Amino acid sequence: MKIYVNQMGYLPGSSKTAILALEGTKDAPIPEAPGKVQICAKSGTYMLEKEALFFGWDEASGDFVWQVDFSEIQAPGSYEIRWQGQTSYPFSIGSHLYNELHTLLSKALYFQRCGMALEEPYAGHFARKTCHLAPSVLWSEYEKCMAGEMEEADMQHFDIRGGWHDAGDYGRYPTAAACALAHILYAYRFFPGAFEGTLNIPESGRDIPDILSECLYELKWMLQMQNEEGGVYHKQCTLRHANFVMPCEDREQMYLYPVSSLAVADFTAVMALASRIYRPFEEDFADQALAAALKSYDWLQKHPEFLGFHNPEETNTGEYGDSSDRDERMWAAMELYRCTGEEHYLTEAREIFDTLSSTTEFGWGDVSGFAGWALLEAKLMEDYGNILGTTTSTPISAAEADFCRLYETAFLKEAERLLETLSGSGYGVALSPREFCWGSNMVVLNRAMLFGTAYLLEPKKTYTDAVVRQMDYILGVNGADYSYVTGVGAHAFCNPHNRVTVADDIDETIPGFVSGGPNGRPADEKAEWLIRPGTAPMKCYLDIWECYSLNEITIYWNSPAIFAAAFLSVIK
Ligand code: 9MR
Ligand code: ZN
Repeated sequence: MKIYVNQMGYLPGSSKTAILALEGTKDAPIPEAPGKVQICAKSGTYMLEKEALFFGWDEASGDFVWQVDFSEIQAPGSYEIRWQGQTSYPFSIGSHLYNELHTLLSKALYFQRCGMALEEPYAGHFARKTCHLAPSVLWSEYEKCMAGEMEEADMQHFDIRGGWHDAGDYGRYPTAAACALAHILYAYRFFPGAFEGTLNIPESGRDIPDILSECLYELKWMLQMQNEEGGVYHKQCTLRHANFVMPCEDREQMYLYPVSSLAVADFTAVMALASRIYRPFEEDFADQALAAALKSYDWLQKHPEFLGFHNPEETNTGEYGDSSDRDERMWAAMELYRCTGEEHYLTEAREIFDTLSSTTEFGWGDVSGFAGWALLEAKLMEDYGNILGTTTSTPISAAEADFCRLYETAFLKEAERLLETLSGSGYGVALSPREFCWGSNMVVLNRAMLFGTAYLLEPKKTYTDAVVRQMDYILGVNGADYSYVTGVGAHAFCNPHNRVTVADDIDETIPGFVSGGPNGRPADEKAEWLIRPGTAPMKCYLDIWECYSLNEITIYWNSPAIFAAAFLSVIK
């Protein structure tokens, strides 16, 4: 029998669940009930006995599962759960746990910074030299040179620097960046009170929240990815992923890969969003971002056809391909409507909405839900009096009111559907057994954001409980027995597929990174070799750095966790 707890801990007032589990097969006889467990303060002064309630057999983990609800314990402190001589990992109860968590998750983004040295006062012993300052060339010109249609000496050079490394690789991709930025900028939008603390970054102490300074580092890189026509390059990457060397040692030629309508639309949307968020703090930047968004929107108007992206054969850096740009275009139009109040943007977004089969997704491939956040922004904001720089404080049109109603219904319907998925899981995770994909933790966390959104629309306790359960899963209530955040919990993963961590010669892992998590269809050599066929999807996980399809880190796996943790630090 195994005991699983949220290794970070629980909020005093929130629901608290621990799991007892025993591996078995569906048809095996039901094992003997474990009976009672003791929830003990580590000081030994408090003890509560609770019955473990039988859930049944859980398909995703292949476990017989018993659930222990100990929500009645509210006193802050350190605890552990005991059962027949066995002890769980220790955990805390405290009201600041999620504040500390989202600070750590946000600080991790600083460690992804490219094009600047990370200095000791901010990076501690993870300080490192600058990287990727060399100019990039256009992939299209490189191809012409290869074909003998152009002289190498005539190639243009672009000094595009900065931004965050996307993941365990050193590539930079506007679509992935836009997704991460949307999660964080909306987290700030809806829960500004959560972001008052310091991140200890070079910009700390200025008259702007640190989280916005961190995001500005990424946005300023993104601005450079726009060309003169308003097109946006799909990625800035080397031909092949770097070896496992520190970023300063990766000196391969960087290329600007062709423009895609995906990158242009995502860029338009996120720049429009940024113009609203930064207006009170950085007016010049806000103007610049809005002008850039309008220019790229113009490009989209002139190029109504889908322009996707496929890696050229020689290239193995990230692809971030997609088969449709409808959701991206809807998001772009919606953000510009929110900035300008011009009705034609609303009409365009609504027309696309009516043709989409999914409208509530928050991922890099399907960005539809961000349009919903933009549309319902005022309603979703924590403090309705705090509508900074939007044009919606005036009465809204009938067309907008109608669209708002539709979108609210879509979000709430999806939340109800996911609540059913959650109750079908012994571990309380809103993921069906087939949904454990590459980056499954992102799906879990995106669903936590969906539950959070539903709560802001309709404050039902089941929605906050659902956010809590998703974070419990990420932080240790899972059949793989890991906390999926580095440095958080007694058994946190610590060997991410991250070039910096592997190459830095430091035993400690940079804290605050979220793992991609279990993948029922392992897609890297080491995982294919080590994971036995037939392993239950929730257990298809290894804390091994070579396993990039299980254990990489990315900016957009941290960002939804920042949103969910910010939510829980405000709505406890
Ligand atoms: O997160 C992406 C995942 O959903 C895809 O299945 C996978 C394969 O295409 O790619 C992932 O993205 C990777 C990106 O291409 C490059 N940087 C690292 C990303 C995380 O593994
Ligand atoms: Zn770099």
